[in-house]
Amino acid sequence: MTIQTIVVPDLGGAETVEVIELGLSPGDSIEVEDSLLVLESDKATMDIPSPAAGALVKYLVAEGATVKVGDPIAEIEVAGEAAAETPQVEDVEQVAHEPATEVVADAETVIQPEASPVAAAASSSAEQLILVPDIGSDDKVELIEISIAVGDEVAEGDTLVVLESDKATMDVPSTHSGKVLKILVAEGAKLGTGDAVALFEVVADAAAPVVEEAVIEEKPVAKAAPAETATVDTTVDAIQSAPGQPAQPASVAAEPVAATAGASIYAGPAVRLIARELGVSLSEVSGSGPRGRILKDDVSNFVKQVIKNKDAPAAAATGGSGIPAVPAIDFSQFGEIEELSMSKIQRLTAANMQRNWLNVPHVTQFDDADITELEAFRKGLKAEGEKRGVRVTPVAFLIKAIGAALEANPEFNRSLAADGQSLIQKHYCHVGMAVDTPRGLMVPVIRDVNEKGIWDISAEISLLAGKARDGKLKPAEMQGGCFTLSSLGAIGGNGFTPIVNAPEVGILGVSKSQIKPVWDGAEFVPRLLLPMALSYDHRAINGGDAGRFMTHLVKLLSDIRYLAL
Ligand code: CAO
Repeated sequence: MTIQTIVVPDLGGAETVEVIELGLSPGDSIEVEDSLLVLESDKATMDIPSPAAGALVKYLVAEGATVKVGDPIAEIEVAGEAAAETPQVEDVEQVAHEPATEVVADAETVIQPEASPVAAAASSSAEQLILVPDIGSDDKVELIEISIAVGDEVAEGDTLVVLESDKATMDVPSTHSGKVLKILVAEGAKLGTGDAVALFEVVADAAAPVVEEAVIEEKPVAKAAPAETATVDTTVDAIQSAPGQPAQPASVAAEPVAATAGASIYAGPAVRLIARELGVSLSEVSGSGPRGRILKDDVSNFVKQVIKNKDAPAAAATGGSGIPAVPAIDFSQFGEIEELSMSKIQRLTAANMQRNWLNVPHVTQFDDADITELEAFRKGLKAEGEKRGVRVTPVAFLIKAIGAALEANPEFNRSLAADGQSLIQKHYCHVGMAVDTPRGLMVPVIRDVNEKGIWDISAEISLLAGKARDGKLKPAEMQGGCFTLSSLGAIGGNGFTPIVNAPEVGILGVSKSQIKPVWDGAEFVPRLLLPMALSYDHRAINGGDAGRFMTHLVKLLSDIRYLAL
């Protein structure tokens, strides 16, 4: 075992760079070319690859540190005999993240291929120049990413480089399978149709200029321009296999993609590679790194969320794809802005809300409960509550009443089966309670509410709401809910339409109680009314069920003696 110190390689022009991502922990094993850390200059982001397989001993810098060429940045324990050399600039993949005319010192210069034999078909292996296909324009476009390295075995169709015009980024696929002998371009270079990209060693037969089908993938890119949705339509007519040889017609048509203004994708090459391998469009991934940079974790969290959504029973029952995307807008064109990253809870809530909103056919029914007597009784409990150390709010009565209403109206204590063909009747009664926390919305669950009295339920409300606000809820404390209560009573408002927390089929939204005049048959009398909104999944519940549930709930809250029956 050898300890090798990794230093900042030649940065191709930049004098100092910032350390923006330390992705590994001491002891993590690494393979050759795995990204050790990410550096960023004002023009480019660079993954620093490991020169050898082994394990990270430690980083010698902290995130946010400024380093220059030759500065030690990490120590690795190299497996095997020889420690490989420190990576040089050509080993460092860079991606420009701002429009730049120069990316590295010699970025404008396309390195021309040496006079090398092209497609020497007679030998068992031959050298083959790989060229940029017809990109549908005479203009040169910027090379923003090199996706291959010398020595790589590349299959036909694998991405070689990524080009970026002012309208789209294009993955340029390899027209041949083979081993990369030489890369003939540098990131930041301007390339046009027919320019050489790389020199491959191919098996002799494969050296023939055969291009059957290739796909150029287009992605929306930043464009400081009108906040409108435009359509990118770049058609690649042909891919040439070598200079001077006839172009082979190829059915290469870029899928028209909505290009949205201002949607710059800020991610390093390693992340882009993972995204491509997983089929993830980075435009859909929110970056949690510095300045919104997309990290590997963001891509894997995105994939996990997609899988989770796909597996969710309600989603499986109905689908919900094909929804047109909301256009991304460059708001900075209208005034000063700031990008705030969302917490994990906020992101999960957003995904769940969207899933539930799209999958569940919602109906919301409204009613007021007269809680004049309930409130008088509750206030009378204050002294005893202080002795017991328990604060009783209307929410405890609501949860107790929901439990009784669920028992009397079992349709609300069901879930649709995953295949949407049957209903699961629950014989337990656990009620979720939405809690507003600084990190986002959390829904702890109070179990077996029908077996608990107001004191116990009140104590649990305080305990679980406190844990939610302190970020101490355990996953099990948020699972198993049959129905959810969302109370904005302490905040205000006179009504809202809550979103069903699928696969539950009902949710009660409660607003602030107010004294209002109520006609008692002879005169108007002041009564304390609690506005309630019951949203339900119309696949599992019909209007009659909902009317009976709501009426029952109103009766229980208006005369809590019924709760004792
Ligand atoms: N009308 C009038 N006053 C009400 C009320 C209502 N419907 N509900 C509660 N109150 C009063 C309480 O009685 C208490 O006052 P007193 O101390 O004088 O009795 C006061 O409001 C504060 O209540 P609280 O918020 O501390 O406690 P709670 O039991 O009412 O609510 C909880 C607990 C966790 C539900 C609440 O704190 C909360 O987080 N609500 C937000 C839920 C939410 O965000 N829903 C939206 C989800 S979708 O985005």
